[in-house]
Amino acid sequence: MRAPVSPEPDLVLGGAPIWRGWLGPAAQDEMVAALRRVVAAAPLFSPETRWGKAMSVRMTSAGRYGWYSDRKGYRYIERHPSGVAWPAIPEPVLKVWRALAPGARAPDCCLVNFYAPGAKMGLHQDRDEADFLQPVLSISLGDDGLFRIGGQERGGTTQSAWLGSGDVMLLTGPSRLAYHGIDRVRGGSSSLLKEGGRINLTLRVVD
Ligand code: MD6
Ligand code: FE
Repeated sequence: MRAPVSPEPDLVLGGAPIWRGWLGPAAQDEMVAALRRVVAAAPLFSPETRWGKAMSVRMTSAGRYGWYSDRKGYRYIERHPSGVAWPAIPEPVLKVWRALAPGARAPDCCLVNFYAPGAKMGLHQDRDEADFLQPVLSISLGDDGLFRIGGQERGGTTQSAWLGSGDVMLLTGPSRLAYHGIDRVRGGSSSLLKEGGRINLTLRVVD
């Protein structure tokens, strides 16, 4: 049996360990195929911010909960806006969680973010979950995204790194509540997605 510790990361950025190319080409293809089934059941949509502006990133979710935002604010909901339950989190995605977050509870949300060229995500904290001792795991697929991470308060110094296809990162310990975002996506840097763009999955324990 594997001991409940994660393997050594390639890089630690702002306290967040990063494993470069954790998923090889075949595993990436397998994951994209599983995500196409998720998106077929629960189509991507553009959430609105609290200020009524559509986000440039399109989203959907898998698992018991899905992340949602509109003028009432950010929250987790148990159904896709169409009324269907969120599809199950695909097994290849759960396998990454078990390998890199072996001491954590099982995730109950996999947020799927799709960045078309030009999409970005402003600096934010992930703090809509009940237990900040549970990590958030991020999987990047497709085009490179310039990830930026700071501290637990807005306005401090930040560090950046490009996240490529197959890279996996964990927000854990002090980095769990760090501000982070995606400044830009390098269009055409990967041929994984035939339509181009970048997918980021974040696995969370919501309850
Ligand atoms: C992204 N990621 O990489 C945006 N959140 O597209 C996130 O917002 C994120 O990478 C929590 C933990 C890890 C992340
Ligand atoms: Fe986030």
